[in-house]
Amino acid sequence: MNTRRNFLRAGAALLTAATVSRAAQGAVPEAPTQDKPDTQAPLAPANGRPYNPVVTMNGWTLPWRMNNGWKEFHLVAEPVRRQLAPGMSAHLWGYNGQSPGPTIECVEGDKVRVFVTNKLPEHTTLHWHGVLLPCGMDGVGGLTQPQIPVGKTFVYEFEMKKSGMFMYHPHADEMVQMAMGLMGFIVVHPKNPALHRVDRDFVFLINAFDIEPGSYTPRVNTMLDFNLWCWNSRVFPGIDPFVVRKGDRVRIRFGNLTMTNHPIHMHGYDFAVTCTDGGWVPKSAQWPEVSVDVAVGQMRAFEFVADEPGDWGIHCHKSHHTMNAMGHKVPTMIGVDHRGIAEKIIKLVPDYMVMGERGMADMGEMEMPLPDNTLPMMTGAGPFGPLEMGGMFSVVKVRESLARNDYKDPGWYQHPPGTVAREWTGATPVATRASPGHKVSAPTAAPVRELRARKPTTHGNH
Ligand SMILES: [Cu+2]
Repeated sequence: MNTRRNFLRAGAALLTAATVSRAAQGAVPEAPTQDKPDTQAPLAPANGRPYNPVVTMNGWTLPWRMNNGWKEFHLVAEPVRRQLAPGMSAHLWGYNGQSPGPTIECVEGDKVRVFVTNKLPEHTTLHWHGVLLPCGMDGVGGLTQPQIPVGKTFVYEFEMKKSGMFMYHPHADEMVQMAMGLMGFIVVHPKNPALHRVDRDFVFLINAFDIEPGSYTPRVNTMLDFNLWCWNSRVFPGIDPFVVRKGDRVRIRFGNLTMTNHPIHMHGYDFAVTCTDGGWVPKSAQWPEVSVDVAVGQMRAFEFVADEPGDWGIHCHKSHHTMNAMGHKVPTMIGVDHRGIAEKIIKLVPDYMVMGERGMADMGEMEMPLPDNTLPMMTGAGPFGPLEMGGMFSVVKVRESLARNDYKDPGWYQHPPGTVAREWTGATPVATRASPGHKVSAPTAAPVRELRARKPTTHGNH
């Protein structure tokens, strides 16, 4: 039954819908870009529901605009140049100028509209990992939508039904597009800002590349043998410190988009896993850890109260993930006595050096010529000497005198007097064995000729 009044109302509704969709179609929001690899200040929400914004490690948050109750974002998939650490850049694919793309932050209950423009040389899509949404918005090329052709813009619309953390990445030519760096972090804050509240909230994605030393573009067919283990497409010493004010409640969230698991270990604290990409972990189900393993395609967040000042290491516990590109074909030479042999070889090959006779620590401090655009395998300098790290390593810097929103690197920790491990200069008691009849042998004399480790010039499978 159509009364005139109903007709008018329907007409008005139609007009509104037409206006909105014309506005949405005609005026795609601006797509801000970022040209710096540094950690940007958290983006306080200018409108919408309030929340405490996250800090994206060596990244940034994507600004949005409000349009008739919709939060509108614009992502542009495109080739980017990303500095992995000072001294090495890579030709990657990313969003809005960087890989990973900017973090998308919104609030539980937000209606979100994301415009995705494809400036890649091939088609793509965007999948919203973990987000509960209508099937047709899931972004699986061929299954739930046609792929976004080169040069075209698609729009995704859905409501963020629950708070937590999620990821976005293509579901089109996935192996290539993820190996090239296309991915981003999504944080959905609780509607009630008092829930799950922390003072500092850090996020990053774990990703990996296979870039031949001296080159710029990842090998996209690599299945497992990656050589650059990254947090947000950065490797040590390029990963910024996690700057924390003493007494703050801190959350560190990460998602794993590599092809292997990463036991993320933090020094100085124990902590509880409070959130996964499936949702918040109830308090009764949390248990204490000092390392949390994040499997392929998973996300984890842990929380602690920063009550102990210092420079605390945070890293993947797979020790080859805290190294940069290296040659696997280098034989292990620890304990091999080269005296005599090395001298003979040096007569034939004047610059010959023995690799790792006493371990590989020498690698951290030596300066060998490297090809352009390559990082040393083990590098970085700390207040006490070479750090001998690479890859997935950074430092949580807990300090007393920071302002609430201060994330500037405070420099190295000043240890209170008498609290640093030191050489023992007193008497050294002689160790004795429990079993009688055995004498403790004196340490063997140091080799006459000291041999230095050598950075390999061939890189084998890496
Ligand atoms: Cu790892």
